[in-house]
Amino acid sequence: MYIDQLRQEIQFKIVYYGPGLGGKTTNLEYIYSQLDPSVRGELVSLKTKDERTLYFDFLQLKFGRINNKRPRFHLYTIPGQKHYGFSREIILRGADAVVFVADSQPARMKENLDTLADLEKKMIAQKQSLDKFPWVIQYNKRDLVNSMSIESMQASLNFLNVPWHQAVALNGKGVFETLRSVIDLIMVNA
Ligand SMILES: Nc1nc2c(ncn2[C@@H]2O[C@H](COP(=O)(O)OP(=O)(O)OP(=O)(O)O)[C@@H](O)[C@H]2O)c(=O)[nH]1
Ligand SMILES: [Mg+2]
Repeated sequence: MYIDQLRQEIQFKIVYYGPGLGGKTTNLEYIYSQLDPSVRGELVSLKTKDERTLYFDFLQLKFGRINNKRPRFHLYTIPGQKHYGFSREIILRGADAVVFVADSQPARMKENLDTLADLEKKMIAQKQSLDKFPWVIQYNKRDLVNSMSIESMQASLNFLNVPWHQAVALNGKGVFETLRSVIDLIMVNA
């Protein structure tokens, strides 16, 4: 959280974290496509030539009021590919909340678990811990016929019983529900 006294703004940082190709960028693209320019900035995406996130995506949302201040929500995605660990560390710095986007395909479960472990490790390096931090899980790609059952995904990933949502980010299903729930968590903790 950062308070800009001059502009009377409160800035919150929300980081979309998760395995490569899980759908983090797709979440931001959908949010961007649905909101009026008066409440959102431009979507800044730095991509490799095969459409993978290179450094991060960034989108600013501006709505609501807290006391006399205007909240600004800064949404970031991390690059999920393994070799971008240092970028992930930097982007996670100063986060107020995390959306963990899990991929529902059985073949991606190990990646989900590895990435959650990577997140916890980076949190600890920043003297934080997932059990005392606002975060939600999004089970994405629910449209795929071979997607895992929610029960088994919950059992594997949601050991801290955080809020969770099912989603098909590709067509927007669950995207705003996820965003709303992470903003609610931030507000409770602010
Ligand atoms: N079937 C299906 N495909 C999806 C869904 N969400 C995203 N995708 C696809 O999955 C691929 C990867 O999506 P991205 O949003 O680029 O994934 P990412 O998590 O940003 O990946 P990195 O930037 O490499 O970390 C793209 O081809 C998307 O169209 C979904 O809900 N269902
Ligand atoms: Mg991406």
